[in-house]
Amino acid sequence: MVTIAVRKNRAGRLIELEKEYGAHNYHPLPVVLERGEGVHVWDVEGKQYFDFLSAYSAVNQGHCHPKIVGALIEQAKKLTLTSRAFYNDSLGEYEEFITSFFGFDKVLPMNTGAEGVETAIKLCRKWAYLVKKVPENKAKIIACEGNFHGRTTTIVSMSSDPDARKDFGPYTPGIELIRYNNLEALRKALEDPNVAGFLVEPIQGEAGVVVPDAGYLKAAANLCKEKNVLFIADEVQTGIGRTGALLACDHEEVKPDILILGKALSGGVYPISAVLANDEIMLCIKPGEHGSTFGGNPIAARVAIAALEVIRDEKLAENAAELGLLFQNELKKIVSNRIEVIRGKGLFVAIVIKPMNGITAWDVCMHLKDNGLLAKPTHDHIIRFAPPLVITKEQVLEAADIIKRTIEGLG
Ligand code: IF1
Repeated sequence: MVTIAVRKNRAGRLIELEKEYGAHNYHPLPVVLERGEGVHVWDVEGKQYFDFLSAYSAVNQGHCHPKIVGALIEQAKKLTLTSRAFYNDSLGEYEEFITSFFGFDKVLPMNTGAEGVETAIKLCRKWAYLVKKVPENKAKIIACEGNFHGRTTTIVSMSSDPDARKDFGPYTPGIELIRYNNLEALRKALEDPNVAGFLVEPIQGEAGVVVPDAGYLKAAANLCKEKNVLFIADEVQTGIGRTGALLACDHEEVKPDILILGKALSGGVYPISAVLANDEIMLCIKPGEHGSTFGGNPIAARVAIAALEVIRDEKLAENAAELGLLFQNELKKIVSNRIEVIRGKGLFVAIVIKPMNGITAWDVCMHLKDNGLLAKPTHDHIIRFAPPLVITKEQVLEAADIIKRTIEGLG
């Protein structure tokens, strides 16, 4: 008993430390994790949970995947960082590997998702001036309402979410927002000859796993092609197996002109992002015009190769497709008038909760936590479920049962 009390105190103390010394830019669920393996994480009291957030789909390969962690450790013992002032013996091999993996001529390596998006925007603008011949400083990027592309000043300039945007101005010009999943709006926006690119999430994550109509991405990509506008896919969250295909764009056989990847590109062990494009676009950026101290470092190169090999060798996209169907079917068996809709693709799923008797998605997540499953609400009424893709059929059934018991138990 005494040990348990001491451990409980430890969780409380650790939460207090963050509150006292860390900026208050997050409001985490009150659980303090200290270990992870596969689909599970354990808190400092030793309690086991299913992780149904996967660090916002960064941990698609499962926590602490031995092959990926092994690659990290091996490389860390040899050479960690050279900067791009010199060559290193890992980057070229990684660049060859990832470009053939995704079918592009070139890759530009960065670290975080937001940097990947920034890189794509810069690349798109450069291409607009050098190739499309848009008049100086007139290039325009179209983005969608409800988007989430990161936290930089330019990216929050694109946001329609007041939390992300308000009081962070003045905002970057050259951006136009249109309705998501609306081809007419895109057609209209593309009438402006200065439009350089259309930046889109194939499924909107933060908006609550909003899946567009079948055919939307394909038609949008075609409209862009007709108008000589770059179709830029932000697959930072949807990419790398999550939706039941390697890329969410693959479901409609869409090949983006610029592809942005992040998160699961490292399996969650290291910040790694990448921008992929063919030569006509990528070679618009010349030496000295863009870069990063850490982008393309040897650890990142080795980790990303290992992380992608795990996706391929363990057939994780296929597993996401198959078990995603099972998971959604199980969720649909929940008998509750609190559920408005269940939607998603592969293992990227959301439940929309009807706001009733003041019970919010946050409250539901607290109950889920008590019952051994971690998930995070988005907005007041949506819960996103995105387990590591290494999950098994038995684990899907067990987790769905926890969700069912929790929601039906709300009364
Ligand atoms: C946070 C959300 C998810 C992303 C897409 C780029 C980025 C993200 C499609 C930027 C990042 C994160 C960031 C994280 C929470 C999370 C999130 F709820 F905020 F919207 F996943 F849904 N494109 N998404 O989803 O990548 O720079 O963070 O590496 O707390 O901001 P990053």
